[in-house]
Amino acid sequence: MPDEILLLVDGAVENRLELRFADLAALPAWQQVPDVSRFHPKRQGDGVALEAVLAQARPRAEANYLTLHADRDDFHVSVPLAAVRAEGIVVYHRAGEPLGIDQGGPIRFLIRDPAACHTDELDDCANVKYLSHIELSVRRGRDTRPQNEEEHAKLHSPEGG
Ligand SMILES: Nc1nc2c(c(=O)[nH]1)N[C@H]1C(S)=C(S)[C@@H](COP(=O)(O)O)O[C@H]1N2
Ligand SMILES: [Mo]
Repeated sequence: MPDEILLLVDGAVENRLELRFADLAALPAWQQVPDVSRFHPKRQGDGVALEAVLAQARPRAEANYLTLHADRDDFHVSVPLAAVRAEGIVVYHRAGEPLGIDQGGPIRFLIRDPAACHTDELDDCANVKYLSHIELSVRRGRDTRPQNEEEHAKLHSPEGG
């Protein structure tokens, strides 16, 4: 399904977006982020800066939080918009091919420089796989990140996180 909507951007925005592969690929070169293995040696793919997507959606002045939803496995992360906006990368292809599910695709979110799991708002757990929806809001949205080592271990085995 080449024309499938991959990413919905809504909530406290002036311009609700329904993004397809071609919309992301059409963003100019300076907003593309090639080869994320430069920041994350174990992760692969190419993306666009979150800021490029936000520039099209235009968050309203009252938007304080950005929530990343993965409908596929019901995983959600909500972080302060001011903290995430310059740090986020929306990974959507690898050498021109859509990102596979095994790589967290079709869209994977990455923080450029994440903190260790559950040590900060922008932690490794916020690197949401199967990202399907970005929601802007005044207050913090849904966040299902593991809160401690025990929850974390549970999520990562046998086939989680
Ligand atoms: N959709 C989704 N994204 C997710 C998770 C998850 O369970 N579901 N786990 C998170 C957690 S807790 C971590 S630490 C990282 C792990 O990413 P990695 O498998 O690339 O190392 O993915 C994050 N993204
Ligand atoms: Mo994590």
